[in-house]
Amino acid sequence: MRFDIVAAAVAALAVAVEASPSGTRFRSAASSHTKRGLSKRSILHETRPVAAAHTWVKAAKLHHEAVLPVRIGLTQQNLHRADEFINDVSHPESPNYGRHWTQEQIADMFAPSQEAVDAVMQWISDELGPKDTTLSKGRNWLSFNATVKELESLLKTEYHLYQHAEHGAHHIACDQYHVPEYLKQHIDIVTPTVHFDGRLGASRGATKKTEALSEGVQNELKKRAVTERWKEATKHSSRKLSSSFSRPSKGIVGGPSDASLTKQGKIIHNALMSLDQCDTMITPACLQALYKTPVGSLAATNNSLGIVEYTPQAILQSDLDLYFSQFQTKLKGKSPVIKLLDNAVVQTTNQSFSFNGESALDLEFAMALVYPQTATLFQVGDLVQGGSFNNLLDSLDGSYCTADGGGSTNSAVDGQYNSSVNCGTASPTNVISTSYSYNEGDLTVAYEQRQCNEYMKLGLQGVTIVYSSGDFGVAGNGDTCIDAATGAYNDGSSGLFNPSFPGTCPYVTSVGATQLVNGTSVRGQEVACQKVIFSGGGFSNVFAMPSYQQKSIKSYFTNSPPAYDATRFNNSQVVRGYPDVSANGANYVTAVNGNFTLSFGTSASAPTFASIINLINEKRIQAGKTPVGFINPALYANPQVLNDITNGTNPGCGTTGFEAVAGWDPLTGLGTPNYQAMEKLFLSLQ
Ligand SMILES: *[C@@H]1O[C@H](CO)[C@@H](O)[C@H](O)[C@H]1NC(C)=O
Ligand SMILES: *[C@@H]1O[C@H](CO)[C@@H](O)[C@H](O)[C@H]1NC(C)=O
Ligand SMILES: *[C@@H]1O[C@H](CO)[C@@H](O)[C@H](O)[C@H]1NC(C)=O
Ligand SMILES: *[C@@H]1O[C@H](CO)[C@@H](O)[C@H](O)[C@H]1NC(C)=O
Ligand SMILES: *[C@@H]1O[C@H](CO)[C@@H](O)[C@H](O)[C@H]1NC(C)=O
Ligand SMILES: *[C@@H]1O[C@H](CO)[C@@H](O)[C@H](O)[C@H]1NC(C)=O
Ligand SMILES: *[C@@H]1O[C@H](CO)[C@@H](O)[C@H](O)[C@H]1NC(C)=O
Ligand SMILES: CC(=O)N[C@H]1CO[C@H](CO)[C@@H](O)[C@@H]1O
Repeated sequence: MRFDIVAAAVAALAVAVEASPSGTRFRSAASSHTKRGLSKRSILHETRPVAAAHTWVKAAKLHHEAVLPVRIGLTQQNLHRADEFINDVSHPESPNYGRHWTQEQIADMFAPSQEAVDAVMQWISDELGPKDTTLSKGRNWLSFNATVKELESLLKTEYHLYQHAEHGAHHIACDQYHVPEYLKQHIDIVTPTVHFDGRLGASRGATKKTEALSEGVQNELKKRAVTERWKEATKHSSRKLSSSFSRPSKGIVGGPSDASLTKQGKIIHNALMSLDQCDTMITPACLQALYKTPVGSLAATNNSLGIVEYTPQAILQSDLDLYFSQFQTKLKGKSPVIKLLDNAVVQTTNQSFSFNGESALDLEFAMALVYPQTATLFQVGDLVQGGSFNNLLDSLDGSYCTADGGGSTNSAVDGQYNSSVNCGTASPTNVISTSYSYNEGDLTVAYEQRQCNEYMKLGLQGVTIVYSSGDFGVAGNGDTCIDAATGAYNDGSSGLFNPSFPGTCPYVTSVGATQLVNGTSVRGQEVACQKVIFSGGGFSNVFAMPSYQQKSIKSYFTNSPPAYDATRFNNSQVVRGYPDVSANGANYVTAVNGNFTLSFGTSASAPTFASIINLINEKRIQAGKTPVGFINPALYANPQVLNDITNGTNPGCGTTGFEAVAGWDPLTGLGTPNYQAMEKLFLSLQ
């Protein structure tokens, strides 16, 4: 029955199709699929993730003449060799350590096969007639415009306008879609379909918790100020994903009613030059002392530190100036190098902690820590649509995006599709730090694997990708866990642990958070962060354990078996554990909206860790070596270059979470940086 009329039909329809202005021409290849007995029958390809299903509800059926910008992500070749390739340039014992690939080498190695390109183009022309189709430079994205009616028939689905249950934003999507059985092997994903991704930028600012700090203000007043900030943060949640919904943690140390607020206001100015207050106020000097980091002295050309922010999150120059007047006077008046991606703006219209807090925290510390080196701000996304990780990846990697730019899937709603989005126009910096994240459950497996492979490609090019591991312990953004029975997110009081993405992608370096024990000096012991936030960590439901983690995870389960079974997390010992490393994430003194406030979270620890890798790259470049690129294999093979954190937990989902133990653990990873040891290691490598 599977050998129906396919062979005859396909042979008869072998027509030539004119492709994009980029000159790609397509001529039908032999219908090899028919030889494998795969039918033209449509089979289910992707379904909307159950976890996110309650977040967006159907608002209206889309008009059948509405035009959608369609992108088909073609399956790439040689991805099964990704580990081998990345180890070749990143494993400390590899003779090719540091010999990174060019973009061309990467595009050549992973480009989809001609068979895949031909078969998918043939399908489109068979089903829809002649279409202007654009193939990206790396051949991995096929783009065309289609009406809703055409797409519904092609993908055997129904399109709707969905509305966010909480904040009312719109998104074009479907519940599931189909592709012919014989094409399944050639197609990763089709957009827009089941991926509710955009508007990332609007989703943040509130995932990092804050408390206000203002000198000379009465305790009560301070409490009120904090409460106001929280009201404001949640009021502005009207444009954020509910999965990122955040609120002051209930009764947790560092929350609005935390007694530690009482004395901070009084000492902030005196504390600036003192390392005695690092347990309550973290400054760049505290971090330099904690991690034995030298004061920066080098500034190699082309070694600016990349920091990613998603619009409308924005830095204010006045905050940078305020901060630098206290912490690095040589930087007063200075700005980061600014790269605007996808019509981004560094907006100043809306000013409050929920718009400026994240950027202030990331850039103030990063710029101070790497000075005289600069930081480069990759500001992603416009004011209307915001941006998603795809916008960043499109801009950084020409081989990733469509020749006409990977337009947002929301563009048709807003009626302003802008094809001049960036496409391979921004050079990646050697280190790129991002303090924004999704839950794995927000997106589909194929979508996450595809993005993760892009991080692998950046690693092959010598770029270190750093992500925050999340601020909710074993729970997901907004303190949500997964109901075992339904698969949906719950209120975080029970259920399955909820891992963070892209932290679980094995090709990024995921950074958890620590804190100094209350009452100890900067030379004191660090523990897993339990002030205001809990370090995100656990085990992936999507990604397999990378080879570099095998030893660490085995010894973790052998020597310190966690107290939970498979009803809480995937304890098979064959999946990726995160985070990889950690750094201090508590009490960062940050200038925001004209005041100093304290900021908490892996949002803080990620740029701090990235700054240290940037400083190490300075030394390698000075020694005539390449940047470190993907660092995980070298770190896991040399855990002694990190300070092992052995105290603390990361509660969530009604549990106390995992415990920090000797060796790697799923809340502080291998530990916090010991700069001197790390520098020595990386300078010893080729
Ligand atoms: C889709 O339509 C837009 C707007 O007319 C156009 O700019 C773009 O090039 C088209 N895309 C493709 C792949 O033809
Ligand atoms: C700068 O670094 C990037 C990323 O490593 C690299 O692609 C680019 O070629 C470098 N540019 C120069 C001028 O060295
Ligand atoms: C589209 O993007 C380009 C490049 O950023 C910009 O100059 C242009 O004004 C944008 N057009 C619209 C209609 O937004
Ligand atoms: C941002 O500012 C604009 C212009 O003043 C205003 O219309 C909008 O409501 C503000 N957004 C938020 C979330 O405050
Ligand atoms: C931290 O220690 C100080 C004294 O050093 C104390 O006053 C404060 O209450 C402590 N805070 C917490 C949260 O334990
Ligand atoms: C854990 O992950 C492995 C590997 O992906 C998978 O085979 C197994 O079914 C998962 N176990 C659970 C309980 O989800
Ligand atoms: C860390 O744990 C060890 C062993 O349980 C304990 O002796 C030590 O006091 C703890 N340190 C801190 C700072 O809690
Ligand atoms: C709470 C607090 O101290 N707010 C101050 C923040 O800074 C502005 C000026 O930049 C002051 O007017 C506020 O009083």
